[in-house]
Amino acid sequence: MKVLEASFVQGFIRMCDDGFNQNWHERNGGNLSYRVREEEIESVKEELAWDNPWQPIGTSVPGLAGEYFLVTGSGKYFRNVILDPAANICIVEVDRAGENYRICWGLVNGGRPTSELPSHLMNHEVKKQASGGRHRVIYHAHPANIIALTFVLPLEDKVFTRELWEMATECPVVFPDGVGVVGWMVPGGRDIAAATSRLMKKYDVAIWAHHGCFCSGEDFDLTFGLMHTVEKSAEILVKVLSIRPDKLQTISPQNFRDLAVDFHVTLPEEFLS
Ligand code: 2HA
Ligand code: ZN
Repeated sequence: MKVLEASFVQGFIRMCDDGFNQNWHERNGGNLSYRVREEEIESVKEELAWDNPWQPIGTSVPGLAGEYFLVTGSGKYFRNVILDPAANICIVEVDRAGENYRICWGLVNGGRPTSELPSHLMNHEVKKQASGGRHRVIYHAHPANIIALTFVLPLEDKVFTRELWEMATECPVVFPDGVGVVGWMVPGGRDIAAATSRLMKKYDVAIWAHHGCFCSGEDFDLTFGLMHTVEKSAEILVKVLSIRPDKLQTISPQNFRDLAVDFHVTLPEEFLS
């Protein structure tokens, strides 16, 4: 099968376009990666090449040795992915040591995988282990309301988790573990990747102050839906804070406990006290 005919590639392209249409990907903002299943790689083998040079990842991900990833290209625009996927995305293979990658397909006009490859791969490594292999998608976007909140809320996991949960009843069901927050850091390197992947051991959502958000999930629907839910909640909070600085009423800790029972989720008490 051709790479572009494969359903995992079509799902990836659709998600890039959906994200652009949400206004989360100005210029070359944001990046997406998918840990490809063995049988999916097998199905597109006719179009893969294994003669490109190995390049350093910039960090070490031994837990991903030999895995293949479909990723957006560095400097490429999400809005162009649907028009010319082969020029804007690529499939990379990770070597046996988890230290290097090589491009096996795509970026036909040249280029490299996303500048946030260290963060994507370190998050994949953590989530692969934490989810027993179920999580396959890591998504980074620049949603305006989430970013706006990082200027006015304390950069604490508990504050962001409670505020976002309170803005929509379904939020604690969609992200029951809460959200983590990383203070401002230089993007693209190993340090921000390490800080983010530490949070990803505990959460499926990591917010980068004054920058954007990372989400992890099992498939494209769940991961896009997670980003969408968090950003919608942030939008409601921005509206609430804009109307008046204090809430007249909200969802109480006991309301959350009652919800957790009926919806069969566990909400950590550390966020309810
Ligand atoms: O430009 O979003 O964080 C891609 C990015 C870097
Ligand atoms: Zn970014």
